[in-house]
Amino acid sequence: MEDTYKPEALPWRAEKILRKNDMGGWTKAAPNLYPHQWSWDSAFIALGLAHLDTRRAARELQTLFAHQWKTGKVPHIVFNSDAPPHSYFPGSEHWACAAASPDAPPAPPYTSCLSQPPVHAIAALRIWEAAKRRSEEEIASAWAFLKDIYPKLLSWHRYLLTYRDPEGSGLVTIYHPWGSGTDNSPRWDAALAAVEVSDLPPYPRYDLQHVGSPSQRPTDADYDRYLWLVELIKRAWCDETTIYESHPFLVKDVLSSAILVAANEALLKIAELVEAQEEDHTIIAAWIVRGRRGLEGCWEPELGLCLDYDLRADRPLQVRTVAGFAPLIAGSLDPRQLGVLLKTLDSPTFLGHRGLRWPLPPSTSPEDPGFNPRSYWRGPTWPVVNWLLWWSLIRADETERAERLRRTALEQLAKGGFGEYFDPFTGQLLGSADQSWTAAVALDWLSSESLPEVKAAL
Ligand code: 9WN
Repeated sequence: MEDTYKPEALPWRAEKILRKNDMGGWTKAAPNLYPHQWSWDSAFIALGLAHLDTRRAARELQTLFAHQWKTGKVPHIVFNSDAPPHSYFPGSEHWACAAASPDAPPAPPYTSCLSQPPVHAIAALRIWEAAKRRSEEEIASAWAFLKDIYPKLLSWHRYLLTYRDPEGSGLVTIYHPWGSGTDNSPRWDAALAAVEVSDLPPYPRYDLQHVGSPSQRPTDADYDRYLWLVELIKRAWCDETTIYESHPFLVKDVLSSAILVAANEALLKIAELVEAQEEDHTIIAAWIVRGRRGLEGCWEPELGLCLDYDLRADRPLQVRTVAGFAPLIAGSLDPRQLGVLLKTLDSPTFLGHRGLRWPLPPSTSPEDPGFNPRSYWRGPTWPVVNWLLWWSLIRADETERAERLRRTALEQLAKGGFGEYFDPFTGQLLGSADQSWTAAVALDWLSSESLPEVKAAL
């Protein structure tokens, strides 16, 4: 019976996972593989928690933002000082030197000095919307939360549009694949190939003990480059300007950039709710325009997708991945470009591929040379990505498609479990089981049974 679609069991199972991974004021990304607080995981977790307890959801984000850097950066990991030894590498010891940066927050707990895609303002607004469907008390406390988090979100977005975009392009630069959240995606292969690794001390691969097969995780060659880039960032004392000048991996990431546009739209709504000064509205509105313009420049008409840009090699990165749907996520597309993107989505390059177990978008197109159905971001489907596309389709008024995607995504979870990612051909759960953000997006989907309500909440 385990193989039967039992939607009625999903809310209970999802809630159980979030409770199990709950560490008090924050949530482990996964029970064993990820024993710390991750930045964009926390945002997705918060929007799922909002359906259980809006105050706890708000606290998830507040705990994360308590470790914001002076530059406005929200660190990609806040390390759990009580994580079991030998559970995650690189852990707090490896990043401890980041705390010596004059911009770092007080430590412990230690943080990494990378960042991840800025989903947080979107989550904050959804907490507010969930509170509005509850009691006067929850509304009052959600409003106080918005008031508290608003300047922190503003400073986070400002960091991304200054330190990470000195060119004023509207596009976010990453200096490590971990900063994209889509770590070993073939999006980064060409840029990583140019990174020469030298004198790297031996290091452990604790991650491999938590997954069914090493083939589900990045290779040792990938890890050598990841750790070498961390080493160079540490040698630069996490100083953004120095990194920008000398780092061998510097890429404009279209997915992060699109999420930032959507997050700025959420921030603009929050600015109205908390009655922020008029100047803020003008600044945020200009960021939105700048972001959309930047993405327009990355459009590749022949592929019907958007492409990342390698700043060091000065060329676009020609890979077909879900990140290519960035303009859909950024929103407000003209009907012609929307039509092209939907055509790409439906084509054999993505949902129309005949081998798929479910019509859900593989992280990398099966037609791309970098595709691998079982390796992490090189092909598997990721529930959080499904959520981003679903949410974007609703914003684009593509409600029927959105509803199809939502139902299929839930069916995948009902049959496959709350996995980190799934083999797109067999539907097998890969990576970690009981992944927190998967449970969270499921709760959000489940509470969205009626689309008009979802639309009203956007
Ligand atoms: C490195 C926690 C994180 C996600 C990322 C995902 C993976 C870490 C890792 O897990 O990255 O940050 O060790 O592989 O790629 O998106 O935030 O779930």
